[in-house]
Amino acid sequence: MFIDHAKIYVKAGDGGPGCMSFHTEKFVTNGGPDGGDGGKGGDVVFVAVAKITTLQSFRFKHKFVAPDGAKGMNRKMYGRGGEDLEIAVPVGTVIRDIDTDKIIADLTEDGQRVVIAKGGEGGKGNMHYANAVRQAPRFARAGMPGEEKNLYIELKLIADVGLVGFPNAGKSTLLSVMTAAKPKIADYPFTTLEPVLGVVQDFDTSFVIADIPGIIENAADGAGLGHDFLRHIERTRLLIHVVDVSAADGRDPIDDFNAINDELVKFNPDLAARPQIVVANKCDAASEEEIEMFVDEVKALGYEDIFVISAAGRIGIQELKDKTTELYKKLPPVVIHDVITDEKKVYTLEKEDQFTIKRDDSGAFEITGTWAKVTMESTNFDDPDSLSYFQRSMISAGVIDALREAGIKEGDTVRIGDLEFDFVE
Ligand SMILES: Nc1nc2c(ncn2[C@@H]2O[C@H](COP(=O)(O)OP(=O)(O)OP(=O)(O)O)[C@@H](O)[C@H]2O)c(=O)[nH]1
Ligand SMILES: [Mg+2]
Repeated sequence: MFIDHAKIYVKAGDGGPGCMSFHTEKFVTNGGPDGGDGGKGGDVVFVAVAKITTLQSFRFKHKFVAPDGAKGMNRKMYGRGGEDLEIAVPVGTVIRDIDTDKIIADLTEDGQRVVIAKGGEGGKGNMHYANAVRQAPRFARAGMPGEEKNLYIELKLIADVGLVGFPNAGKSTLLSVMTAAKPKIADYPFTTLEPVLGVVQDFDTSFVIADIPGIIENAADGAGLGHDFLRHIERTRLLIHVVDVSAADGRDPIDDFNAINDELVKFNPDLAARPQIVVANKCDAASEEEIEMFVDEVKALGYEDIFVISAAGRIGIQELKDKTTELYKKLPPVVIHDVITDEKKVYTLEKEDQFTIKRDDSGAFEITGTWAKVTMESTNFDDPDSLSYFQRSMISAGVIDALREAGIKEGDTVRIGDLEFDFVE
């Protein structure tokens, strides 16, 4: 199958909570706050590894969770950070966020690493919250949650050689005689509806040929089927341009040849500049003069590698195969950068002040989300300082404004986790 894919869930580690503690030592009374920070949660990192060729390893394992950061400790000691979780995938893996439907990474090179989910920052220990007025802060901050994502990962086999040409030129027939692939072949245009790959094995060398649907005039602007599929051959090292020299439907082979090249330029000039082997196919159905004229004209255009073949009659196939292998071995792989549609490779941490307000059946306003979780875990409700921090955070995070917008009135109930209180203007 052309595409290998899997759906997985990844979660980065949560940040460890900050520590609330006071310095203790013999003969020292009322030591200052010395609670250290929590460690950062581990990131989820994807790494492209050339040795791996399939997404097989994701068949049974769908959940990947990086370790959390450890909690901060007394004596100003930081919690240990969670280790990053590395997930190895083949080169050619494209990662899409299912919830936003955006491609977030396209791994094209061996060793390429992309952070897909960021670990949460550790919470601050109480040593940070001492000031002239508040000498004994009895609270510390909770760690931030790690990012979590539902991903669709897909392996796009990277074809080394692309077959291009008009519909019905004989591309699929050629693929079927150069490789073990069995594409559909028929005497009408647009037989091939989606790309078919075949592997050429020529002694010690093997490479992948992609047969794509036929291209027609204005394909680069969306005519026919070919346009969508030109993308699949963007990374090929060379193209085999198949032309029907028999001019069966009253067409001129050289016009066909030029028309396809024009479409390639329009689609992507880089692709048009790729080395081309020109194949004059269906020589069994063409006259000597027709063939000679075509070959001469193509030569005059500056092309050197021209093969007169009959794909269906298996004439001239081995020579074509040898030339393709020779060129393939000589040409460097094509690397495409900048295919990531999202602005950034790495998602930034979700805002600490994210929350949702919902009104339940009893009329109470319920607040959920990251803000609610982190704030609840960070607040010591027995401590006046911590409580006033909580109140300030309600204002600075925009919770109070949002409640007013949601229509809250004096005396209405507000619920955050286990906490319930009446709203006072
Ligand atoms: N006479 C003759 N017919 C051929 C030759 N090669 C292919 N054909 C015929 O040409 C027709 C089209 O062949 P395909 O291989 O399906 O052509 P294609 O380029 O893949 O066409 P699309 O998939 O529609 O773009 C079929 O009927 C083939 O049998 C050849 O060398 N000689
Ligand atoms: Mg075909």
